[in-house]
Parts: sequence; structure tokens; C-alpha cells
Amino acid sequence: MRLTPAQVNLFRQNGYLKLENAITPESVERLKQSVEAEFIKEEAKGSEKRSMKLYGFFDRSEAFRNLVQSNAITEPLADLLGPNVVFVKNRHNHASINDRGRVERRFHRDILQWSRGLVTAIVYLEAARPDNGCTYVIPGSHNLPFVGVTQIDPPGGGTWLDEHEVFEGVEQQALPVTIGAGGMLLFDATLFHSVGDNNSDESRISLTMGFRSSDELDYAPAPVDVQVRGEHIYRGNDR
Ligand SMILES: O=C(O)CCC(=O)C(=O)O
Repeated sequence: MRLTPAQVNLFRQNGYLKLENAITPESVERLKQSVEAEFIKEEAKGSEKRSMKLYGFFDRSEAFRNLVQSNAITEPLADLLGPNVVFVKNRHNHASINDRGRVERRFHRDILQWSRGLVTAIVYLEAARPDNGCTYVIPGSHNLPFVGVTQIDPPGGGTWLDEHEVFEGVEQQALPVTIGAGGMLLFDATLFHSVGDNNSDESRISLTMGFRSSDELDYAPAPVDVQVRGEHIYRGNDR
């Protein structure tokens, strides 16, 4: 699915874009089975915490590898990131099952600043609504200041909104993203967002991915990235 110029413009202005029916019901079913199979393996290991998120899913699931490289995902990304797109395996590369009372709502960015233009994609394998913990976004918050690192809690992520006074009052602007199974949410990774509280008896299964454009100033592709569309190009002026 290619994006229209209006959709691209809305993504740039608001920092996010919702695409209903981005993948087929058959793909939803295949992916759900793959997620459930991996969760069963995790639960057999007795890991309570890991049973909420399956990290490193690309290397665990063929169905997920096929999804990440499919036109359904990379076509709209090409309209946002250009023709050369890579999957960032060490940012978002996981499956989540959000069950009742299992997740904490906390707004954050997925990256600290423009260290790279990163787009987060969430594909929903079950419908997401306010009652079962849909994603919340703060429209336009990708244009708010960068604050660097003050405290890293938990480590390894982007910016946590509640750690910075400069963002006071911002959380009140959050909106829920209601979306059907098979829908995809794309957002600028500097947009503040959060998973919602699940107060229902239904789960909310989703897949979260990070993408960027091939960096034209990198001599070579980063070993951790997977080229999912186009090719690596070099446009430095030192040669
Ligand atoms: O699953 C969601 O709704 C949000 C996911 C998220 O914020 C994350 O994984 O960083």
C-alpha cells in the first residue's frame, strides 16, 4: 500500500499515521500462531516477565521475517523514508501480549534525538481499543524539545516524558489509537506514545518494529540492520 501525499503530510505534521487493514486476515492468523508458539516456549521456561514481550523476534519467527520484508510493510515506509529501508534489529523487534493489568502506561520516545530518522511500526494482531490497552499518542510531540539523557530508567530506551519538567501538561494531550486486527500504526520515533492500560478480559497482541533509511554517509551497512527494501548507498564527499 503506497501512501498518498496527504497521508505523508499528516505523518510529518502529527508524527503518526494509522493504516487500517495493512495486512491480510491470513497473515494476521499466521503471525498470531507464531507469537503464541513462542510465548508457550517462554512460559515453559517459567519466565513471567518475558511472557509479556518476546524480544529478538526476527530471529525466532519466519512469519515475522516475512512480514518485516513484505510490501505491506515496506511500501508505506518507502514513502516516508525513501527507497532504501533497513529494519533496525536492535531497536524494536518484538512481539507483545498485553493482558489485563500487565503493562504500565508511561509515555516515552523510542530514541533520544535525531541520531537517526527512526520510524516505529506497530502491527496489531488483535483489535486495540481504549478498554483493552490500545496505543496512545501525543500528536505533534515529535516537535517538542530534545532533552538528552538525565536518568536512564529503564536503560536502553529513549526519553521518558515523566522525567522532564519541560514536558509538564503534555501528557494530557494524549489520544487513543483505536485500530482493527491487521492495522498498522506508523510513528516518528521521537513522538511521545505509550501502551494503554488493559482493563478488559481480552488480550492485545501486537508486533513492534523499528525502521530507518539506509544512512547514505555510512561507509557500509550496519551489521545489526537488515536491508528490507532497496540497497545501501554511499553519498559522502570524501572520495
Ligand atoms: O504496544 C504499544 O502500544 C506501545 C509499544 C511501545 O511503546 C514500545 O514498545 O516502545
